[in-house]
Amino acid sequence: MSITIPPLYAITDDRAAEGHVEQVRELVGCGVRFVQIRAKCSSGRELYDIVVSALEIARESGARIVVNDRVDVALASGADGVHVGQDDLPAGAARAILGPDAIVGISTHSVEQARAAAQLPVDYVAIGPIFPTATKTDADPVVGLEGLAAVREAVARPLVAIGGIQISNAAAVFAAGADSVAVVSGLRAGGSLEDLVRAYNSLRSSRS
Ligand code: TZP
Ligand code: MG
Repeated sequence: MSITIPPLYAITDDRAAEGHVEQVRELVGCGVRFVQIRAKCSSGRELYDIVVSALEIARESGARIVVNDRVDVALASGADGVHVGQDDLPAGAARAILGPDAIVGISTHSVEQARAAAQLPVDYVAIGPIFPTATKTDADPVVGLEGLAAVREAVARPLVAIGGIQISNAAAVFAAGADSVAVVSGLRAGGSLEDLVRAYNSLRSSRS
C-alpha cells in the first residue's frame, strides 16, 4: 500500500470520439504512466474487454491501469487496481478482494470524507471537484484550492486532485498540496499531447 503516483493521472472519457482502448493507446504512447478507465456507459462485459486490451498496451511501457467503480472487473481482468467512489464497494472490501498488491484509490469531496478515507486501506485519496467541471454531471460542490489545502493538512496519504484541472491551473493545484492531478478534459484541449503530458509531469517537480 505504498505506491508512487506520477504527477499526471489520466482518465479516459466516454464522450471522446475514440474508444477507451484507443485513448489508452494514445495516452500511453505520449508518456502517460497512470490511467483510470472510466467507462460509465459500458456493460460489465464491454468494460472487461476494454481493460484486458488496455492492459496489453500498458504492459509494454509499464503504465498502470486502474478501473473506475468495478472491483469485479479489476480482479477478473488483472488490472493494477480500482478507483472507488463514496457509493461504490467500500475500500476495505475492495482491498480484501484485490489483495495487498493492488492499487485501491477512493474519491472524496470534503475534508471530513478525506480524513475518513485516509483511515482506510487505500493507496491514495482523491479530492474534488477542485474547480467546476462539465465532465461529471452529478459532481459535488467545488472544493477549491483552499479546500484542497485543508485536505492536504489533514491527510498524509498520496493526494490526487480532480475536477476542472487544466494545464493553466495545474501549478496552483500542486502548490496547494496535490501529489497528482487527475485530468479528463485537460488532456483534450488540442495541440501536442506529448508536450502536454510532459508539461503536467514537470509541474510537480518544479513546485515551490
Ligand atoms: N470526479 C470529480 S470531478 C470529475 C470526476 C470524475 C471529472 C473530472 O473531469 P475534468 O474534465 O478533468 O474536469
Ligand atoms: Mg464510482
